[in-house]
Amino acid sequence: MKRFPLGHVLLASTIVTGIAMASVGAAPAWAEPSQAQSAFQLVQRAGNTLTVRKGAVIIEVAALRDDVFRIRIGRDGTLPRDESWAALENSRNSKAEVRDEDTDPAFGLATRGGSIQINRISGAISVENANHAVILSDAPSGPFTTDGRGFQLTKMMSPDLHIFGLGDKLAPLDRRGYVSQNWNTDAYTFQERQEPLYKDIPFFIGYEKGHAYGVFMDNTWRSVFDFGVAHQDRMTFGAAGGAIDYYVMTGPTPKDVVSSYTWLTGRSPMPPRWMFGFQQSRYSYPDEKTVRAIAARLRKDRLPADVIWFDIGFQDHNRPFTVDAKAFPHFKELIADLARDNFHSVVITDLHVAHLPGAHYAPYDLGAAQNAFVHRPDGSVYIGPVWPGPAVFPDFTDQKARTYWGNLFRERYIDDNVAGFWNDMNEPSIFTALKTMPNDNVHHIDEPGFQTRDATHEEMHNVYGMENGRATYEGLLKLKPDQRPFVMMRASYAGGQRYATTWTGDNTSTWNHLRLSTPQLLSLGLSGFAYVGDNLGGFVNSPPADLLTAWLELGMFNPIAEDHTDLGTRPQEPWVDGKMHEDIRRRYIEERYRLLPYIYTVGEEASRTGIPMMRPLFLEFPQAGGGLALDLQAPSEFMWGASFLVAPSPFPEEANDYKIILPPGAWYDYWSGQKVENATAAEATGNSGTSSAIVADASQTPHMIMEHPKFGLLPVFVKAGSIVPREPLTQSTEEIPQGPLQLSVYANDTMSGDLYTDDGKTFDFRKGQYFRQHFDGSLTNGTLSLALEAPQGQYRPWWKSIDVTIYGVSMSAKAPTIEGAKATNVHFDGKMHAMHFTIPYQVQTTKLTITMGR
Ligand code: NBV
Repeated sequence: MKRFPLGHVLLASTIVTGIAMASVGAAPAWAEPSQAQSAFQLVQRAGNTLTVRKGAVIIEVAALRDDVFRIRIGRDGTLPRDESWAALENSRNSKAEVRDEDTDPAFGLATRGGSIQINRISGAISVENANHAVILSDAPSGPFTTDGRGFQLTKMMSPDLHIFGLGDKLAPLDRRGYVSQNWNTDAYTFQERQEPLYKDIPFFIGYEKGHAYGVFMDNTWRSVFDFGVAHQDRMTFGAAGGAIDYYVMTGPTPKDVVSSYTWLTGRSPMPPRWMFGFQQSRYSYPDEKTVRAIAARLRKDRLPADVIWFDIGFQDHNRPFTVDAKAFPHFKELIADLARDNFHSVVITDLHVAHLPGAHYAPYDLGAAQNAFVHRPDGSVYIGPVWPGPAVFPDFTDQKARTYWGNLFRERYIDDNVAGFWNDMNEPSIFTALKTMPNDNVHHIDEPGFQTRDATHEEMHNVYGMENGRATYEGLLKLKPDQRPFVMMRASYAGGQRYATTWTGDNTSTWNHLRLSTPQLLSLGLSGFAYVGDNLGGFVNSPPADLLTAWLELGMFNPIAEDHTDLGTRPQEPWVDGKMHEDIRRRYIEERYRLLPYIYTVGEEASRTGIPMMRPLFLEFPQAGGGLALDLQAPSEFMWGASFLVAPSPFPEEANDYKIILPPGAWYDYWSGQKVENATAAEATGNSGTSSAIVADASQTPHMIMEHPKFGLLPVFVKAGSIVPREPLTQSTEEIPQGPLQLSVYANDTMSGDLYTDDGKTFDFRKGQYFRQHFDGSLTNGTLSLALEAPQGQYRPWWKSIDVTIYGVSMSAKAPTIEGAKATNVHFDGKMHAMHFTIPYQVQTTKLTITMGR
């Protein structure tokens, strides 16, 4: 294929690019920027930006914060417009203090958190972090290549670099050696490494030798990311059209990167507390009687639960916003009765509106009256077949269509009191050969911050589903401004976490899907989605009893725990495999409910900081094991908040022993309360950065134990030094727990923990109606000091007293003295190596000194 210099294409870009491309054939010829002698010239330095130009190529770099740079490259003499569906306007407008850092070969701009250089001849861009380590650099060819329409960026990739993110891929966590395609796709029965899947989140984290950086390519077109496949030492990523507009986050820690990325694209709003309860679903419970029976059985069997889902079968002929009056004749009463029994109802509201002109179907009539549907290029409304038959599609990039859509929720949300809504099929999935709309469909962009214009579906495809979720979220907020909406959506673009939670779509009931659910959820968390889940038990096909049990065990340590299955599969509720299995499943569901104060605290942290609830080990222990070694060696493990380590077998269907890696520090077995004593220093394999022993620094040495899998036991560990809040068991998050709050203290030299709570439903926490308490402690010579700091916020919680349990106390300890509060009920549990006592709850700081007798 003949290559031609970029300047050549660009000079003629607006007039003859298409023709030039047509004349060289269909395959793109990625042209490289001219290596001619001409140099980039400074256009300006203004505020936090630096702009340079050569011919028609114009590059602007802007420092938004010390650790976030934005790079925009224009190919036709003008810069791409400052518009984005993902990056928040406030963040894009934010300005860091910068200083010039020009050198002979390059223009430079530096902040306190890093610097960026543009080579004067090639325009190649490189970025350094605060420690002057080069974290990202263009291949020598320059800042991009193009086929005249699309573009590619090529960056160098060192042998130690590992890559994370990109959303919902069903693959190992590390994307090195992976080609990923982003084109939102209904991927029913998707299998390992299948691409593309439901979401397009063009954001990744590069991680090497303990430091991390992030790249977000803000482009909604079909995109491809190649991490070392075409060229081992390079990564290339680009899109089929649109602007070159990307951001680099300089870290240096992985948490810094996730935090900056979610600063840029937004964080998940606080969900209602009930979202963290157990959720039961299937496609579809056929009628009212069945739903009542499912709810009644959950209560009768004392399986704690909060949510019942209504899939498409509850609607009349699958028409969104209708109810099948034959199968659900008393829908409103049903929802009210469920609510009385502390169940919340979530109903499906797919975006394909039945094409029913003249049939008094309000969703169609109202949308048609407002011209709110997507069009064909000839101006007619696009009609495509989905569940209700011929359907039309709200044009969610147009604010008036979003308002129309949002108002449709009134009946279910206000009149029927349905608690939450589910936007499935929003890729959009359409039953044609293309599986979605034709590329030439026309969307109208009418949106603050955007130039008002029409755009092709090819450009809007990847962002369409997210705008569907947004229309739902914003509509619900308008209808009940005081209530935290709950929206679940399947497809999304970057930033969708601002509007909705998500799940991984139509997984399969196999052990492999169980195994891969962890990296898939971890990856979504790193990509901004803190509240995620997968269909527990698997959607397609029916899980054998052991698989369903193992999946429900693991799922109780996922942000969203929903049991859901396909049409025609066998029942999948927790009781279906007899008492032995049900008892195990109940134990795990119950444990989730006992841990709700901790889970809610971790959930609030995610909403506030963007740090996901489920975390790969490197996020919590970035320096351990020389970098990535932990996650490479233990691909099934993850952190649940900062305190819990969940360690299922990497081969869950096998009875073989397996290795559990414990990150640096001491650990407790959560189930037995015992400190792990038999761990040995772990050796590195496949380590990034160092080669032999994991690290020289002993404090960073991970340990390992051999685990012999036991049926019904999911290994869970707690980091020594954690202080974990728990509560007495309830059957629903609506119930007020009876008895004291519980604090589990895992003894260590130093200890700490947090507790956050609020009313769980409204936004009053923004006005001070919250409860936040920090716990601190230290242990010296058998004396344990514990401070329960004065709580912040005005919200008054339910507990009157606190049960303290201290794990890791020597069995020989007798007659302890407890000063600082009136302790009652003091006793030891020899089996658990634990000491208990109860103290009254008080609003001032409580300082306890516990001296173990000998
Ligand atoms: O609405 C039916 C299903 C739903 O149960 C599932 O969770 C979605 O991912 N939906 C897909 C459409 C049809 C799937 C075969």
